[in-house]
Amino acid sequence: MFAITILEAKWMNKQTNLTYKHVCPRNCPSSCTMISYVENNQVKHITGDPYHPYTGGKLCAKGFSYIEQNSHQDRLKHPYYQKVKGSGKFKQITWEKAYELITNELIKIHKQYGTFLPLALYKGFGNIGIHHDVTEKFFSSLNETTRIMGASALLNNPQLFDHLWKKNLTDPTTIVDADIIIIWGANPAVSNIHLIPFIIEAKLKGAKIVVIDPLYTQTVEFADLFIQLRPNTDMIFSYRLIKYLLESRHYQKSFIKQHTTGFAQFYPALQQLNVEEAFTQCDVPNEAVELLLSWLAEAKVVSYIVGTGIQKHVDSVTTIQAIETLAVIRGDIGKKGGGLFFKYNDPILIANQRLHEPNSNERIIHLNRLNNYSGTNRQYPIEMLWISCGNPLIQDVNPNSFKQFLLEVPFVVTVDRFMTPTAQMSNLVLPTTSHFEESDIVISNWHGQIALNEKAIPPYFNSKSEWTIMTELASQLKEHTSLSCPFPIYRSEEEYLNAQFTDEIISRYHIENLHALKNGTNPAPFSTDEDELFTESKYHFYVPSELVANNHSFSLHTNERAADYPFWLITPHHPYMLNSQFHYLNLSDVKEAFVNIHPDIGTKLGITDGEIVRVFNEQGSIQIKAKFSKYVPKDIVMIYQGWYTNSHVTINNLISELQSVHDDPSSPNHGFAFYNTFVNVGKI
Ligand SMILES: Nc1nc2c(c(=O)[nH]1)N[C@H]1C(S)=C(S)[C@@H](COP(=O)(O)OP(=O)(O)OC[C@H]3O[C@@H](n4cnc5c(=O)[nH]c(N)nc54)[C@H](O)[C@@H]3O)O[C@H]1N2
Ligand SMILES: Nc1nc2c(c(=O)[nH]1)N[C@H]1C(S)=C(S)[C@@H](COP(=O)(O)OP(=O)(O)OC[C@H]3O[C@@H](n4cnc5c(=O)[nH]c(N)nc54)[C@H](O)[C@@H]3O)O[C@H]1N2
Ligand code: SF4
Ligand SMILES: [Mo]
Repeated sequence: MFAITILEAKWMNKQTNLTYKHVCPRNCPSSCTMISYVENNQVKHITGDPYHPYTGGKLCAKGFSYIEQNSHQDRLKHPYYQKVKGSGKFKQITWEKAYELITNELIKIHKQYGTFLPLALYKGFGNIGIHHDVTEKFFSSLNETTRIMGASALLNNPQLFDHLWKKNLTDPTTIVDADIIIIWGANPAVSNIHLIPFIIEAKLKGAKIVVIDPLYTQTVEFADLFIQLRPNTDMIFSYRLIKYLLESRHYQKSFIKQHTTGFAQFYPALQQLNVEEAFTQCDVPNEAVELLLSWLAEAKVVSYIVGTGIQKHVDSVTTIQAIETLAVIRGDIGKKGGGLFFKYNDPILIANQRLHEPNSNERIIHLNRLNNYSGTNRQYPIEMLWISCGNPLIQDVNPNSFKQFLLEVPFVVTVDRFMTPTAQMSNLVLPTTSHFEESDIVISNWHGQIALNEKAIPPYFNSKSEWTIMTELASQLKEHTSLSCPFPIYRSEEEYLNAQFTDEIISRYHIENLHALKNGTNPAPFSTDEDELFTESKYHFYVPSELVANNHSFSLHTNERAADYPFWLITPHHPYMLNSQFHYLNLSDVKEAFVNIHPDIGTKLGITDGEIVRVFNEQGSIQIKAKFSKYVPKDIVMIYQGWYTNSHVTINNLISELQSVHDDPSSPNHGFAFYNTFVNVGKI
C-alpha cells in the first residue's frame, strides 16, 4: 500500500507537473497531509502524502471524497440574503451588497450603543487551520465584542495535561513501546483511524490492549480485555485500581517522591473512601478487574489513550484527574510510550483549535444563558451574530433554544460552504473556499505535526477565503466609515500567515515561515527527554473534597435517572462523517439516522427492527429508525451524531446545556455533558 502510493505520486508528477501540498483541516486527530494534481485549474486527483510520519499516506473515505466535495452540487456558489430567517426566500447578491449590509449594521450598532458588545461571534470547529483564526482576530480588533462559547470536546484543562504539553512528551507513535495500552473512552477505529496500525504493532510486540467503554465499539475488536462499565463510573474504576496498586505496593515510590506533592494527604484520604462498595456501580465483573490488576502489577510501561467519551460527562474533570493519578502512581509519565495521550491543542500557535480565551474587553456568553441576551430589555442585547465554521443547529446542545435565539437576533451572518440548517436560519450566507482554494497551516491536535496547505486552484464560483472576507470588510470599514478597526491589512494570505510566526513559535517549531514549511519536513515538537519532565513544577495529588466530605463515599452527579427516562443516550462520532460534515457521502449508514437498541428492549417496548420510533425526554422528541443491536447494553441507546439530510432528524434536540462540574466555576472551559442524557423510546 505504502509503496504503491509513492509510485503513483511520482507518475502523476510527470503527467501534470502541477502538484500541491495540502493538509486536511477537519477537527480530526490525523490531520493528514495530501497531494493534489491539478489540470486546467481543477483538482483531478488526490493522494495521501506517503512521507507523513503518522498517516503514512493513507486517507480515510472522507479524505478521498474531497474532489467530490469541491464541486458538489450543494456547494454554495454566491452570497445569499433573506430578510426573514427561515423563509427560504434567499436572493443571490453580490459581495459589494453583502459588505454594504454588514457595514450598515455595524455602523448602526456602534451609533446606538457606542460599543460593539451587541456584535457576537460563534466560532465552531469546522476548520482548524490557522487561516481560520482570522475571524476571531477581526473581532478582537473591534475591541469590545461578544463571544458565544459553543460546544466541543476539549479536555477540561487538568493540571497534568497542561504540564505534559509544555514538556512535549506525548508523541502517540511511541505507544508501540508500551506493555499495556488502555483505550479509555475513545473509539479510535472510528475517530482516530491512523492510530490503529500503531496499536496493532504494539500488540504484535506483545502489548495487551484494554478498552474501557460502556459500548461494544469497533475498537473492541482489537482488544485483549474489554471493560464494559456503566457510563460515568470511570472515576470509581480508576480509584479501585489505584487503591489496590497502592495497597499491594505496586507503585513507584521514587517517582512519587521526586515528582509529586500531596501524597501524604492523598493516600489516607483514599483509604477512607469506600472504594469497593462504590465499585459495584461500575458493574464490572471482579474477574475482569483482577485480570487488569495482575497485568498492571507486572507492566513496565502503560499508555493511556484518553478519549473525549469520558469528557462528555458531568464528572469528567474528576474522572480525568483519577486517570492521571493512576498514571502518576505507576510512574508511567515520562517513560517512552507511557503516560496520557489525548487530543490537545498547542496554546501558543493554535488559537483556532482551542476554546477562545477571552480578553478583558470581551463578553462571554455560555449557551445556557443565550436567552438572557436577546430581546429588547437588555443593556447590550445581541443585534448581530456572525457564525463561522459552525453548525450549531445540528451540533450544539439544545438546538431548539439556539434556533429561538437566532430568530430573535436581528441580523445573522453565516460563513460556510453548504446551506446547513444553521445557514438556512441566517439572513446572510457567505460562501467560502475549500482547502484546495486557500493557503493555510494546520497543526495536528494529536500528533503535533505542523503542515502547510497550498492554494492549488481558484475559488469556486464567487466564494472567498475567510482571510479575504475579513480583509475586504476591514478595508470597507477603514475607507468608508469612521469606525475604528485596527485589523491589519496584508497583501496576501501568505503574507498574513507569515506574520503569525512569532519568536515563541519559531523556537518551538524551528520553522520561520511558509517557505520553510514547504521545503522542510514536518517536524513534530515532541521530545522524549525524560529528564525534562516536571522540572517546572510537581504533580499535586488530588482527592475531590466532596468525595471525602460525602460520608467517604463517591457521589457521581448524574447517574440517577428519572423513572420516565430509563435509557442513557450516547451519541458518539460517526465513522463516515466528521461531526456535521460529509453529509453528502453515499456510504452505508450515512444518509439515514438510526438508534441502536437492544433487541430484548425493543421487544419489550413492542417495537420492531427497522420501525420508525420516538426517542424523547423532557427537552425534546425525535423520530428515528430503530436498529436492533445486541452490542448495546439494555439501558443504553446509541445514535451517531451528525447531519442526516435524508432523515431530517436533529439528534441534539434531546441534549441539554448541562455542563461538566469544574473546580473553577468562572473558567470558560467547561465541557458540555453530551452523554449525560436520559431518554425513553416508544412507538410514534
Ligand atoms: N450529540 C453530540 N453532539 C456533539 C458531539 C457529540 O459527541 N455528540 N461532539 C461535539 C464535538 S466533540 C464537536 S468538536 C462539535 C463539532 O461541531 P462543529 O463545530 O459545528 O463542527 P463541524 O460540524 O465539523 O463543522 C461546522 C460547519 O463548519 C463548516 N466549515 C467547514 N470548513 C469551513 C471553513 O473553512 N470555513 C467556514 N466558515 N466554515 C467551514 C462545515 O461546512 C460545517 O457546516 O460537535 C459537538 N456536538
Ligand atoms: N470518523 C470520525 N472521526 C472523528 C470525528 C467524527 O465525527 N467522525 N470527530 C473528531 C472529533 S471533533 C472528536 S472530539 C473525536 C472524538 O472521538 P472519541 O474521543 O473517540 O470520542 P467519542 O466518539 O465522543 O466517544 C468515544 C467513546 O467513548 C464512549 N463513552 C461514552 N461514555 C463513556 C463513559 O462514561 N466512560 C467511558 N470509558 N467511555 C464512554 C463511547 O461509547 C464511545 O465509544 O473524534 C474526531 N474524529
Ligand atoms: S478526516 Fe481525518 S483521517 Fe480523514 S483525511 Fe481528514 S485528517 Fe485524514
Ligand atoms: Mo470534537
